[in-house]
Amino acid sequence: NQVMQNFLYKRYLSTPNRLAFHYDGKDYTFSDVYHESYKIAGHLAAKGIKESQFVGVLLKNNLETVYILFALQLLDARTVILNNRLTSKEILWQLRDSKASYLITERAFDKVYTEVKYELSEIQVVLKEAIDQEAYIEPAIVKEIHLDNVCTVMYTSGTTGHPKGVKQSYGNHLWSAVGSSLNLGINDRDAWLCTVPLFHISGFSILMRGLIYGMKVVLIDPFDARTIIEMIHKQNVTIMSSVSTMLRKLLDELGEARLPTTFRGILLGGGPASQALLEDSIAHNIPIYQTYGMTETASQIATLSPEDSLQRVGSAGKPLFPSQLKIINESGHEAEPNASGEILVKGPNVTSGYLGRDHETAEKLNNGWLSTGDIGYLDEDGFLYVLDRRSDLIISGGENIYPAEVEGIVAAHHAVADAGVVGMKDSTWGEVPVAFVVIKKNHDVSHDELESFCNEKLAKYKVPKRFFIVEKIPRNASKKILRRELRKMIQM
Ligand code: S0N
Ligand code: AMP
Ligand code: MG
Ligand code: MG
Ligand code: MG
Repeated sequence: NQVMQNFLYKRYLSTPNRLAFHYDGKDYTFSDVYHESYKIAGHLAAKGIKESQFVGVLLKNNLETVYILFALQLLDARTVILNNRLTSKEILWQLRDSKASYLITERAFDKVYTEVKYELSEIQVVLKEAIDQEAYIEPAIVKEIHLDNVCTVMYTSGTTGHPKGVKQSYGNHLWSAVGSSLNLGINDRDAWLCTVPLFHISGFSILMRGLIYGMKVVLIDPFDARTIIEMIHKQNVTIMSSVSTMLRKLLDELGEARLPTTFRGILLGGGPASQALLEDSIAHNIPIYQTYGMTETASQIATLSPEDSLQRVGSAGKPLFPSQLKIINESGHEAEPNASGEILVKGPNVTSGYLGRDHETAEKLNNGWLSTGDIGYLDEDGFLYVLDRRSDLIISGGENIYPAEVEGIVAAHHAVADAGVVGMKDSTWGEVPVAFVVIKKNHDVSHDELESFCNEKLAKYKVPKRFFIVEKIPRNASKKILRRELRKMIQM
């Protein structure tokens, strides 16, 4: 377990006067960021937050959130970063599961705030708006951190329905940032635009790259294509991270216009990209670095290189320098080139496992190799092509939806006997969930009622866009839902 200087502290010592952020019309140096984060750390320390404690964070995507995330790093607390699109029920579940001692949130999430106060009295809630009115003590900054220690936890859903907390260590983040830079390069003019959520590794990894490279991050919230284009010009942005839904909106907004030649390209990940989208990007002279990665790999693990971005359109590239990747076929052997199988990955950016779930960890991690459940192949030159997502996973605008979780909720309605959920193609979101529902005899339920029932329990993006009433859900002999059959029904 190697020791390094605390990343933010180190960056402050090295390049205090460099720009760290541009946010809402203003510039902030690493010195500004360090001092703001330090101040917040003092208030949080006075509240009792200290080293190794699990602290839930439910916040918006702005610079104040960055300060809080960095303050927690200065204190070497373990930050459980919560997806702010989730319902309070989902959030409470994750807080319980992670055994968090604190929750830092803001007024915008007052429903969660209230419910946590009532239902989870063991958790101390800190309201962002009140932090600087709280008591202050000189914080005990943890100046040296252990690379194997957990820095962040992010929840990702599973086939079984309940989400699991992915442990991301300081070392995972460090190696991820190093791997990215060895592929994309870094120079002193780089500025990375962040409009992806900080609660996903897509966004959080940009903060870590910023610290580790000493690079400016242009933070934009909410997502807005016109603002992004304006900021790319005015702030000399060189790279941005994006999911397909965002890129489509960006290209539509650009129209005949072009991005400045200083813009190096877009890191495109979080799900599949259509050939049409990739070709349209090329037509707009925008290099696309398609990437494959996940919460468990602390962001990218394979990414197309700048020199291949035009030659290998559709591929997610090769594993980054610190990482390895292989394809395993159904008989458990490494697949031949161009033959598909499950994608396995290994490297110092890969998680050591799921919080409090040794059994699931042992199932997915073997000798450092993580079984991703995703299907793909490597061509004869070693380029990765991702074909299919793990276990029926639906990806809507970069947010993951597991059918089993949604089925569980729909089936819990008193009038519902059985339910099956699959993804349906959608021009905005890529895919959206739709449900097939069997109604109990002598019962009746409207679509609206099913929808509002789901709205209470599931994040909006997980609520089925359509409910199809059917006689029965196709299942195999062992009662597993035949989702292929359901998918056929929506294609008809
Ligand atoms: C696409 C986004 C920006 C859409 O959000 P927007 O426009 O801000 O919507 P809102 O104003 O909040 O809401 C309007 C209505 O739209 C609904 N809605 C919002 N999002 C979705 C959605 N995804 N699917 C379906 N519906 C959605 C709202 O509910 C609201 O509805 P109404 O009006 O009815 O109330 C937003 O979705 C977004 O930010 N998406 C990106 C998420 C993301 O970053 N995912 C990646 C996760 N994966 C990883 O982090 C691993 C891979 C990775 O690390 C990576 C990924 C990408 C790039 C780089 C990397 C890397 O390796 O570094
Ligand atoms: P998350 O759990 O949010 O980290 O999502 C990671 C998942 O997104 C991966 O396991 C894949 O299923 C999917 N994904 C990531 N990159 C790609 C890609 N380039 N093509 C297709 N699917 C991808
Ligand atoms: Mg996820
Ligand atoms: Mg919006
Ligand atoms: Mg029922």
